[in-house]
Amino acid sequence: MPLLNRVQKIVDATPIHDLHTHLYDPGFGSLLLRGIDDLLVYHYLVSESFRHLDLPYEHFWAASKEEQATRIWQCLFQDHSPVSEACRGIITTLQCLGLDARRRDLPSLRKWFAAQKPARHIERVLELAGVETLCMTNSPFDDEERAYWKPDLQRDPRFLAALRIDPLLMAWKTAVPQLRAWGYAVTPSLNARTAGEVRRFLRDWTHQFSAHYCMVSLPPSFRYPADTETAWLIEHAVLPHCRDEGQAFALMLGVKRAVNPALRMAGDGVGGSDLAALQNLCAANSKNRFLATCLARENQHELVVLARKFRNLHPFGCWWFTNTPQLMREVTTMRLELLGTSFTPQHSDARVLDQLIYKWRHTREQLAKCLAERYEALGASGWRVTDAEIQRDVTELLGAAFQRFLRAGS
Ligand code: HDL
Ligand code: ZN
Repeated sequence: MPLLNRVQKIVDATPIHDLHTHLYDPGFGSLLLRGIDDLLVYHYLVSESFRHLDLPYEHFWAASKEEQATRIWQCLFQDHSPVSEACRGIITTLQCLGLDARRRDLPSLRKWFAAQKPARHIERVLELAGVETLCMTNSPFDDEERAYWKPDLQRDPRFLAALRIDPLLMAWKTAVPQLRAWGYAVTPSLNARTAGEVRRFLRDWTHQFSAHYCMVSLPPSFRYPADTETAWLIEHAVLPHCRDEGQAFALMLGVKRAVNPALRMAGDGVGGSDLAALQNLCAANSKNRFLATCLARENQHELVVLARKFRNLHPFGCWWFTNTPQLMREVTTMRLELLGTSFTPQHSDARVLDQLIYKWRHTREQLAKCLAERYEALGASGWRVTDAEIQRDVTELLGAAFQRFLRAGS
């Protein structure tokens, strides 16, 4: 059997531990999005649609979810070929669910999804995607989600929690009254008492969530060290908290929030980060472990080189605007050639349950190509890999390296 087929077969059959999604445990009810309308109004497709639509943004937002989905379906799938990665993803997902999008109109797709029993559909999607566990994005600052965190919440053990702290680090002045209302005696001025109370807040929610790591997304302007609230809170609260809990700190670097606010969640952009901040964090905190992904293509090579310098840095994912086949091949090959298998090539970032199917099918396709190419080169140098070795490497890349990195400090 040709090498690529051997690799593809193993990649397709290896279960995945998805380290970052916006999905919710079924216990969170309607917070877990699924079905054709949620797939169509995914913010990636909203921004693409507005390249063709000349209606005022507000008219779109005033419409119902179904009306928005119908407009997007017409615009990106009927009036134009769905060649973008986010559009092709919906076609892949429908195909894997046994639905031929070309023969199905939107009402019949809606009917099909509406007829799926939620619990059975969740099992089916996880099985089709080959996802064994996934990490949610859990924020104490999200009023809707916080209401679900009651002692009697029934958790699905496959849906792991991750503590998301953007509002704490990026909007400190707004976070202060919220923390005080929750009983944490913080003050706007940053001092030892406030650091202690922020650490208590982080510890309380880490235990409430049983969070596996804590995470923040940061703008291109992020610097460390720096005379900023963000840098101070990271140094005096987040990093000591992570050391106390044996928890990794995940940084997602390079997002420019609300570049076009009229697009709402679809309005964020990208900018190059100064990775000296990450270098300084890793160098000054050898007892902390950092997961990191960069949104800008221009930052990818420096991130990989930094990972060669710091074993407490684990690069992950082709995040958001870099989650395209071409960039995934470029970045994954770069990482394999410079890091071997000590990184995690992808996370799904899924917001809608059914997206897991396409995000992982498309990833497995590219990962197999990149790996097979490396094994071909090895073979040409006289080193033929066995199937057992391929399986070991693929298991590493699809979650085992990430899980071991998380455990390293506990
Ligand atoms: O900050 C993040 O976690 C990003 O993934 C954003 O949620 C973004 O909107 C997204 O969904 N990207 O894939
Ligand atoms: Zn995300």
